[in-house]
Amino acid sequence: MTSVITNIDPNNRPAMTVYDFPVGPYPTRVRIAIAEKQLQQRVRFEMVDLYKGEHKKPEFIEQKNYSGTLPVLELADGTLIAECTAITQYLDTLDGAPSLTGTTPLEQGIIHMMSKRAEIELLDAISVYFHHGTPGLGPLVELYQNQEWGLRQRDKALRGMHYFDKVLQQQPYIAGEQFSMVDITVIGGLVFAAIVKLEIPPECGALLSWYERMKMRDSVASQPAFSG
Ligand code: GTS
Repeated sequence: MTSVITNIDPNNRPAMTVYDFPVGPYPTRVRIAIAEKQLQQRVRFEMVDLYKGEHKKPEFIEQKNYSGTLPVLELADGTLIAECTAITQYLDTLDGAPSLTGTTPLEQGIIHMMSKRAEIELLDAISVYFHHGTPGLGPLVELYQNQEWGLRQRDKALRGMHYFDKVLQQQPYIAGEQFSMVDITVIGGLVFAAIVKLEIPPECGALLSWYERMKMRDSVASQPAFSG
């Protein structure tokens, strides 16, 4: 693991560490959340090289994340939080003023439902396609591949794009009237779609124009996934 960026908190508050792969779709979700919450000064990022399989090494699995995935958030006391949704929830509520995960029971319920849907129907489906229907991270890392399963998930992701297009024909953001964690999850899905060259169908006009708007947000535009 190689440390690439170190942000020291000017007030010397304990830093959090994010185990990161800067252009990765899932780490990008947490990076956007950090930028939305303006927490950059309290976080240092430590690169774990997925293409070298560093996330599957026993020391990473045993000491950082049993699931062998990124990102992982490590708190100053050594507590580890994996899973983008859990990390986002934690970061969003740190300042007592959540802006990404809802404030009322209804908002929270809708955001969690739609976030799960964005994972199942889009982002995770594309991830399965990447790992099974394409060379993925390469033969050193992809020890088992099932191409048929990968291709099915690709089709599922395309259906997911049509679903989110329909949602966006009715409202400006995926969970309703406000930007939320769910928009970030769908952005992650579309980052992954670009990596696997899965185009947003041209008839999905609402999804396409929402994505153009999302890419103009500072928190999104500033990410390495969008700077190349
Ligand atoms: N459910 C997890 C989450 O939400 O954090 C999924 C995390 C995930 O799949 N992360 C990818 C990973 O570690 C990172 S990236 O592909 O977006 O860069 N993949 C490596 C692997 O071998 O699955």
